[in-house]
Amino acid sequence: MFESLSDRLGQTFKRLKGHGKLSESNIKDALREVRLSLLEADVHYRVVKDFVAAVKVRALGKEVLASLTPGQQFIKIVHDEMCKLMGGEASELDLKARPPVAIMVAGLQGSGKTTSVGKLALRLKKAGRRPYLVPADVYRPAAIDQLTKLAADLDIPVHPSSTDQDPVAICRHAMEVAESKNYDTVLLDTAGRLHVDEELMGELQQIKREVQPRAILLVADSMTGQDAVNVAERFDEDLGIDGSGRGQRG
Ligand SMILES: Nc1nc2c(ncn2[C@@H]2O[C@H](COP(=O)(O)OP(=O)(O)O)[C@@H](O)[C@H]2O)c(=O)[nH]1
Ligand SMILES: [Mg+2]
Repeated sequence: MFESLSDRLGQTFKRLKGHGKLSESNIKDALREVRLSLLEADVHYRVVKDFVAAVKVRALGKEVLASLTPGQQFIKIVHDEMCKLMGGEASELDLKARPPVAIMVAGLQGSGKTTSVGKLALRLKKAGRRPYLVPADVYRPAAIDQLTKLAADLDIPVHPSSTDQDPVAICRHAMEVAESKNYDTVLLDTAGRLHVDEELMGELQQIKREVQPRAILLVADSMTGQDAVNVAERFDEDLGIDGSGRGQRG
């Protein structure tokens, strides 16, 4: 979405070159591009309306930097407002608890859970923690292999799960192993479904009860648009998710 937006703004600003200042008339086309790009990315129309209004107010304000061209100024404003919309500040994971600390990663099938577990594990390792990766998706073919391979690439220990095991038992056992081997952070890579369903939620709730994770992170595919909001609401109702920051709904 951002890529297509900057491409389109790039085109618009070719036309904006030469104007010394941003004005109501010369940002009209650019605002239109922003509006269309966001709507095409399936952002809610009310969010789009507020966003475009905020960009417009700032663009017409006095905050025009001498060092930038009008086009660059406009892109900077869109970027700043976008950051604000996305939540502004990042909240760190709070891992201050008796180890092993469990982090549960949940989300729909194909949303990027396993990939995110790998990224998070690497980050934690670089920060001096001792992560332990737990494949708990016994349904999707090769899901366990996928995390196992990722773990090998990252040189991070992985729990030896197999598809004939129960996901709740896998997680419980993994916590015991982590405790005995001094792994301080356990990343649970849970199963997803194509859609939210009760069976999945039941399983995730059971894992939550059993393991008492310090955080439950939801992974959503940014290309799913407004549906991601519905998915997040369902997961939050049924499971209670953390790490959502303080971003506005979009
Ligand atoms: N472009 C892009 N692709 C991603 C990202 N994260 C995951 N993927 C891809 O999306 C697909 C599903 O990811 P996976 O981690 O297996 O999802 P899971 O089913 O939720 O565990 C894979 O082909 C990943 O390579 C990302 O941040 N950007
Ligand atoms: Mg997976």
